Amino acid sequence: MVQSAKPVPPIWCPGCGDFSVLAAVKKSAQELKIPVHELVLVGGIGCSGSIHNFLEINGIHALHGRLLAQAVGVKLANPSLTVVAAGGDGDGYAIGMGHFMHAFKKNASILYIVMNNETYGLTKGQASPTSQIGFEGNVEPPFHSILTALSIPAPNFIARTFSGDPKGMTAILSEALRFNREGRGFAFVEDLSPCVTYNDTYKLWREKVVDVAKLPGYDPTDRKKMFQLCLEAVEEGRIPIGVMHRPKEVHADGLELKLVGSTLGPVRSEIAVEPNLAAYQKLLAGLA
Ligand SMILES: Cc1ncc(C[n+]2csc(CCOP(=O)(O)OP(=O)(O)O)c2C)c(N)n1
Ligand code: SF4
Ligand SMILES: [Mg+2]
Repeated sequence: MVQSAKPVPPIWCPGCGDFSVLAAVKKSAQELKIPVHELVLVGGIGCSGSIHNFLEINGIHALHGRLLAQAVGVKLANPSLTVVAAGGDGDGYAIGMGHFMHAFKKNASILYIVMNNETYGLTKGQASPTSQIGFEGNVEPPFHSILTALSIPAPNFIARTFSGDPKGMTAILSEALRFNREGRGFAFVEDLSPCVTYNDTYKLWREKVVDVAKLPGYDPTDRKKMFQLCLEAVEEGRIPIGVMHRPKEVHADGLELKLVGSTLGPVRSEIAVEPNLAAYQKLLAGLA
């Protein structure tokens, strides 16, 4: 039997929104019958990123803001794995912003969950890129990941969930994982995950969230329409949740299929001494 790491009890504050993500990831993996040894979770640095310690799963605690590079690397090394990257808004939208933008364009079939609490929870509640004006002296308007994601014309799955609606989150995570497992590319899901200790937004967000599927003209295959609907909602002070982009065409063209194709990937390749020895000796001779 293949072993996976044994989980430890969560160290999060009671009521933290990240508990809903933990439960939804477990449920979605069970629903899709993903064997634990085939599921890998790469966690970012922050309260959110410690999620992999609380799952019976194989995982990596990545460098701050570098979890996507490591998750894409895992997928390319062994494309048969289901790979989830999970971290916070500080991790993904501040130090990790460059990797965030490129992940849509690269389009590897991995799921990226950002637990957005509009603060740096682990380091005790400083302002993050998604913080509102006035929070901890912040004077900058908040960054909107969904609008940015929708502005990149790549065939990704894009959605937002709310920790106050764990059932809705499980349905969306299951769809995202199915999308990945069909080799269709990158899935991005931002979860609104309140930090009850430094920025308790549960009540406010319950009032402000709006299900995009209920807005007139909702069509997640129409990127322009969805950008307009989400921008209008933001301008009205609402927070859109739901599936924002689901490509119309069903194409299995994830990065791993383009680069590794139908081979097993480097991790599962047979490594024999011959003929690699001759190639290695030739390489060494070239350096002399
Ligand atoms: C290179 C580097 N810079 C800064 C830090 C300090 N640091 C640890 S977690 C964190 C931000 C956490 O915020 P977020 O990603 O939103 O996660 P949360 O704790 O809110 O879930 C920072 C700045 C670090 N660990 N490494
Ligand atoms: S500090 Fe905030 S984000 Fe971190 S565990 Fe506590 S409630 Fe959750
Ligand atoms: Mg955060």
